[in-house]
Formats: sequence, structure tokens, C-alpha cells
Amino acid sequence: MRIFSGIRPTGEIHIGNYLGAIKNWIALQEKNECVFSIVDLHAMTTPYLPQELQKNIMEVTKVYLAAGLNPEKCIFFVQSQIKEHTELSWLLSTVTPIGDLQRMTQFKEKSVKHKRDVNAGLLNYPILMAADILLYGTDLVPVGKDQKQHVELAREIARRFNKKFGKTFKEPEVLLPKTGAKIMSLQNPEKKMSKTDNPQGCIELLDKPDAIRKKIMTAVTDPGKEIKYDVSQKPGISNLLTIYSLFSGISTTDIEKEFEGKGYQTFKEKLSQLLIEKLEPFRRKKKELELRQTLLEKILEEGRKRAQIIAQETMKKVRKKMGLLK
Ligand code: AQP
Repeated sequence: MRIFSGIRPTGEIHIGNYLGAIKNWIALQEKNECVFSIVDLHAMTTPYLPQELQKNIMEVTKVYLAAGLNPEKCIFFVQSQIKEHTELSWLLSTVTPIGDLQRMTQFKEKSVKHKRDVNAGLLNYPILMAADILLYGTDLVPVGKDQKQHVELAREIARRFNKKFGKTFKEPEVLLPKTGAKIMSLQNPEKKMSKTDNPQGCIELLDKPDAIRKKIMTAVTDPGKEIKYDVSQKPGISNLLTIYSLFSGISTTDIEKEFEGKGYQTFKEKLSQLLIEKLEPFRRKKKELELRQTLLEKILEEGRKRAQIIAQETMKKVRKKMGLLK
């Protein structure tokens, strides 16, 4: 199976990104041909500081590696270093109806969030994402729930292209984790945890113990005292239970039993301890990587070369099918 997925270098990677996407990638790289990217061109569709982008790309590189991504087992590269992504994105835009882009939930949400900067890139985001995926002959795209709609559109774009120009692309499928596909904000359990939202709502993979404790202890909970998984009545506690379960490997039912009659405070203290312990290796490995700038550059350069070979092959076929000169 060929796998593709990516992350925008828009800020600190959080446990939502990890549980929804990265954790799956680490498992998949063992038995599949995986291509993982830092999708920096996507990061430019929402307000960002040019002077911070390069630093963010290197930070995300370190977090990917600290989380267990193995460049010997996957292709790992920076999106903007492969020009074929933007070329294919343009070509695919000619088979994508505008209406399909306008109905995307993320476009609608981000247009509200960034009212002053609703640019064409934000609208075209899913076409670039389709190009990312289709360029590598991808079978499966492991992402969180918020990206499901975009993968479905990529599939639709592939289908349209194949119909118009003859079979060229595989139709990729989305792969969501059974649990953890949408980790919610600790400050607003109705909204997903997000890099660019309230930092108090978000546990970063590299958060220090004090920050973890503070964020968990101040996490919004629900009326009552019972530790019970019930998303409609207790969205706050249910989200914390999901996080507890995914980091401990214990089922939510067993966690409920363990905390029967114990109240929110005790539960939150235990969850803080669990996260402090489980996130410690990320911080340690990331720190080790701080001193390995040359190695990081070498890894990205190697990844660029390997990705480019596949991307160029695909583009040769696409250009021919679409009637362009060699
Ligand atoms: N809360 C979440 N729960 C589960 N999975 C999540 N993902 C994001 N948030 C959650 C998944 O993480 C991968 C990388 O996401 P991204 O960086 O490409 O962009 P995003 O989906 O827009 O993530 P953020 O954190 O919310 O970033 P900003 O604030 O920049 O918009 C994807 O697979 C995503 O599904």
C-alpha cells in the first residue's frame, strides 16, 4: 500500500495531531510505502509570518522524528521543494468545480476565522491536497476527521480526471483512527483541538510538566461529578477519557470503573501524571535533535530526492494525457 499524509507547519504539534494522524503513520511505516510531508504551501493559506516559516518547518521536522517517524522506512520531505505539487494542483483545478470547493467545511470555518484574509489559496487548498495525494499514487490517506472531506474530494477529482483523460490516478481512501479522529479543545469541547486556537485548549507534544498539569486541571468539564463517557451530556469529560484511554491503552469502560465515586479532581490529577510520563520521550528526543542540524538537512534532502523521482514520473504521464508538450 502507498500511504501519503502531511502536517501544516503552523505551530506546535498537539496531541490531536498525534492521536489523529501521526500515531497512525508510525504504525503504517512498518509495512507500507509511506510518503510523509511537511505541507508548507498549505500553511500559507492562513495568516503567517514569513520570517517564522523556515523555523516552523524545522521544528515540525524535529517533532515528526521525535514522535517516531523513521526516514529509513518512509519518504519524508518538504512539500514546496517538489515543484510538481503546484504544477499538478493547477492542472487538477481545471477539472474541479468551484462549487465543490465552496462547500468544504474547512473553507467555511477558516473564512470566518480569518475574515480579513479569505484568499483564493484557502479556497483551492483541497486541490493542492489532492495533488499531494495523487502525485504519489496513494492508496490510503491517514488523517484526522477534519480532513476526511478533503480526501473524499481528492478521490472525486481523481475520478473526474480519469473519466476525462483516461485512467491515470488511483482513487485514494481515507484512513481514520477508530478513536481519536477528533480530539476536542480542552477549553471548548464543542470545537476540535487546533494549533492556531487558544493554547490553553491544546496539549502540545512538547509541553513541559507544569504546562500539562495546568491545562488539564483547568480543562472545561461538565455538570455533575461522575467520570462517564457520554459525548452528548458530558463532552468535556468524554474528551478527557478518550485522551486517557489512548495514552494508557485502557478502555474507557475500565477507566470509568477505576474512577467510580472519585470525582473530577482525582481523575484530572491522574491524567496529568499519565500525560507527563507519556510525553516525556518526545521532549527528550526533540532535545537531542536540536544539536543535529546537519543530520536534519540531510534527511530532508534525501527525502526530497526520493519524492521527486515519483512526482516527476507521475507528471510525465499527466502532461501527456492532458495534451501538453514534453
Ligand atoms: N483535534 C484533532 N484531533 C484529531 N486529529 C487532528 N488533526 C488536526 N487536529 C486534530 C489531524 O492532524 C493532521 C495535521 O493537521 P494539519 O496541520 O494539516 O492541519 P489542521 O487539520 O488544520 O490541524 P490544526 O491543528 O487544527 O492546525 P491549524 O490550527 O493550523 O488549522 C491532519 O491529519 C488532521 O486531520
